[in-house]
Amino acid sequence: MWSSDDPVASWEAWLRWLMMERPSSALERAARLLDGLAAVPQRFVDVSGWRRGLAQRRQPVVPRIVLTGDLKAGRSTLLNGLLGRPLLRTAVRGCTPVPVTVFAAGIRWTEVPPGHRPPPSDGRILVVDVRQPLPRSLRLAHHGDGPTVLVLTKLDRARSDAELALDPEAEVTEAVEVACRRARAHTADGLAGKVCCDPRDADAVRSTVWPTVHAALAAARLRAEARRDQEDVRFVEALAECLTPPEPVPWPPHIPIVSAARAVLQAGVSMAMTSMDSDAAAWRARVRHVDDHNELDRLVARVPEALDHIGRRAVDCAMQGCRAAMADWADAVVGRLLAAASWATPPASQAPQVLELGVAGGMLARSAAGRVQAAAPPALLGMVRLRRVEVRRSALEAAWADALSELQIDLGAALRDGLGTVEAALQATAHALTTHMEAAGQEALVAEARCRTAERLATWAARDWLTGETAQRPTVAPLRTL
Ligand SMILES: Nc1nc2c(ncn2[C@@H]2O[C@H](COP(=O)(O)OP(=O)(O)OP(=O)(O)O)[C@@H](O)[C@H]2O)c(=O)[nH]1
Ligand SMILES: [Mg+2]
Repeated sequence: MWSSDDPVASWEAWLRWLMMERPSSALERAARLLDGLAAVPQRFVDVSGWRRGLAQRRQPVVPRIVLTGDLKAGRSTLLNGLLGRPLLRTAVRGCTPVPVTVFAAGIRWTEVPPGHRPPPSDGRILVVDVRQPLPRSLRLAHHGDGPTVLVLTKLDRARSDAELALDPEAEVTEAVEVACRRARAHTADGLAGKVCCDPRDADAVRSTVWPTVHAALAAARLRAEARRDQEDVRFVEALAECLTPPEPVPWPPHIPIVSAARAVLQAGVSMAMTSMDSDAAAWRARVRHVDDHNELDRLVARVPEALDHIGRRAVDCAMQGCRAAMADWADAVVGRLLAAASWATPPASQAPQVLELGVAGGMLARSAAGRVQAAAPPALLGMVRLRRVEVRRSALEAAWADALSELQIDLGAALRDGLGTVEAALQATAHALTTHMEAAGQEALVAEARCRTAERLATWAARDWLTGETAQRPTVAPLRTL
C-alpha cells in the first residue's frame, strides 16, 4: 500500500496488488479502487463520499410492494396477517386515509388508499371486497409493470347475504368471477395469482395467502434486483467519470495590469480631492469670521503656507489611497494565484512594491498662492485701506476658490501622469507574487505531479476494471525525473 516515505515504490506495489487481485463484481472493484485511492495523498476525488455511496449500494435489495384496492376491503388486516404482527391499525370505519409504509420481512410494504398517488413499486396486492368488486372508474395504485396478486375478502359476508338465494354458493361464485374480471380490467398483463380469504384469520392467511403472494413476489424481487443492478452500473459509471482528472489550469494565470493601474490611481486621486476639499473648507471658514483688516492681512500673508500644507497633504492622501488600493489588488491577485495553483502556499506578506508618484504638491501650491495674494494683497495702503473689510474678504474668498480649483486640476493631472509608475509597481508586485508562489510550491508541485501520475495510473487501471474494456495505457511522465 501507499506510504508517504517512499511513494514511488509503494505506488508500484499498490498497482501490482491492484492489477493482480481482480475482484468479481463491479461494486467490489469500486470498493478496492476507493481503498487504493484513499491511500494516495492529495487526491482530487472525494473518496469518503464515494465510500458512503458504496455502503448504501451494499444494503440488501428491498422490493417495494403496494397494497391497494377499494375502501375497507381489509388491506391492513391482510398485511397484519401476512406479517403475523399487528403493524397497521384496522377498524370498521375507514382508518388508513393516507399511504402508510412499513418495512417488514425484507419488503417495503405500502398501503395506498384508492385515489392516492402511488409510490413506485415492484409488485402489487389488490385487496377487493367480493361484494363490491372494484368500480370501473376507480383510480388504483399502478402496478408499475410488476406482478399483481388479487386477494378477495369478505366471502363470509357474501355468503350470509346470499343465504336466501336459490343457490347461495353459485351466487358467491358469480361474485368472485365478477370481482376477478374487474381486477383484470385494472391490470395490464393479467393476474400473477388470486386467492380468496378472510384476512382476520391469521393462520389461514399464512398457510393459504402467503404461498401465493410469496410466489408472485419472486418476480417483484427480480425486478427490484434488476433495478438495483442498473443503479449499481450508474454508480460505477459515475465513479469512472469522476476519476477523469480535471483540466490543468494555465500557469501563470493572466493578471490584467492596465485596468488595475487605472483603478489604483483613481482611488488615489479621489482621496487627494477629498482631502483638499475638506482642508479648503476649513480655511474658508476661518476667513469668513474675520472682520478687521489686520486679521485679514495676517491670513493673506499665510496663504502660501496654507496652500503648501493643503497640496502636500493631498499628495500624501493620494499615495495612501493608491497603496491601499494596491494592497487590495495584491490580495485579489494572491487569491487568483492560489486558485490556479492548488499546490502553492500563500506568501506571508502581500505588501505591494513601494510606490512613489513623485508629485510635488508644495510646488503646485506655490504658484496658486501667488494668484491669491495678487487678488487680495496683504499690505494695503492709503485709500484702498478705506475699503470695507467685507469687500476685501469676498475678493479673498473668490481668489481662494479659483486657486483651489486650479490646484485640484493641476494636482489631478500630475497624479494621472503617474499611471506608468503605478503600472510598473503593479507589474513588479505581480511578478514578485508569482515568483514567490512558484518557489514556495516547487516541492509541493513535484509531490502533486507524482500524485497526479499515480492517480492517473490508478484511473487507467480502475477504468479498465470498471468498464470491462481494455483502456489505452496513458502517457505518464517518468516519476523519477519529476
Ligand atoms: N367479516 C369480515 N370482515 C372483514 C374481513 N376482512 C376484513 N374485515 C374487517 O373489515 C374492517 C376493515 O378492515 P381494514 O383492514 O381496516 O380494511 P382497510 O382496507 O385497511 O380499510 P381502510 O384502510 O380503512 O380503507 C375491519 O374491521 C376488519 O376486521 C372479512 O373477510 N370478513
Ligand atoms: Mg387500512
